Amino acid sequence: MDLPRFDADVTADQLGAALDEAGCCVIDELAAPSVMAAISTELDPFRAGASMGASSFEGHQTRRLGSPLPRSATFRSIAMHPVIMSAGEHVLGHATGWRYSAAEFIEIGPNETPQRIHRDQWKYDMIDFDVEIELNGMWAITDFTEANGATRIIPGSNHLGNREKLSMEDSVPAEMACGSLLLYTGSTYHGGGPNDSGEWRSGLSLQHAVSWLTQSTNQFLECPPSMVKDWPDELARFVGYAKAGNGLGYWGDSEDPLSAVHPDREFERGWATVRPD
Ligand SMILES: O=C(O)CCC(=O)C(=O)O
Ligand SMILES: [Fe+2]
Repeated sequence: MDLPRFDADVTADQLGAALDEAGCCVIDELAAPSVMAAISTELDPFRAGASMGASSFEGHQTRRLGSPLPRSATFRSIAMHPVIMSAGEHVLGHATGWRYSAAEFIEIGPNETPQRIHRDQWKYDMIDFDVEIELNGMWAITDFTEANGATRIIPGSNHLGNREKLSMEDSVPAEMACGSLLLYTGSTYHGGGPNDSGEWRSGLSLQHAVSWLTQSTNQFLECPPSMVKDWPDELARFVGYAKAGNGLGYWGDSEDPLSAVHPDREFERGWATVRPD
């Protein structure tokens, strides 16, 4: 199966059909290269503190830099991009809610070897869920080429379940120009590509999950109330300051989590989000 590709004017129906069928798609040149460059520049001060991968899965020649949401205002401005929200609604809309789970700046360096082909949802104890639980992605901060380590992906592998032994030979490189977005479900097999190019490949990897699952990174440590108070409510809700499922995520005396961010505002109390009566 080919990797589905769309232009920035992709419709919700096209996105949904591609994610159902192939589990993945590329939206070419969705954001301006200047937006990608701004994110990279805003993360510059933190690069020195980033480390190379500690395992072959993380990549010994791969630099990973976390917490882009608090560190990059430009990333905050596209974290709820309409294409991501539309794809997320389609893939995860079966749940009572879905939200941001993590993001990571992943720079694959020269001479990196291929990452093991995997499903991102394996982080959840490798349960072979009957429903999609994650919608993940990758913004191309630099051009992604087969030579520089473009993410390898197996279109259609979202239907294969856990038992398949798949390798890089089964995959295609998600080649894409700077500003493009690769989207894939947590059930779709993929992995970082080998880098034989002598240059760095930079991407901003995204994870979103149904709200009844633990987020990959602890958003209440990365984005504490003192920081989130200056953000729009919808972004605060998206990172996790919201009740979830039926009776998850409240605090104190049945309080809305956003009341910890804005103690001066009134919020409805109660932990039940699904009320059959
Ligand atoms: O860097 C990439 O292209 C993919 C990385 C990845 O899939 C992961 O670390 O889970
Ligand atoms: Fe992955």
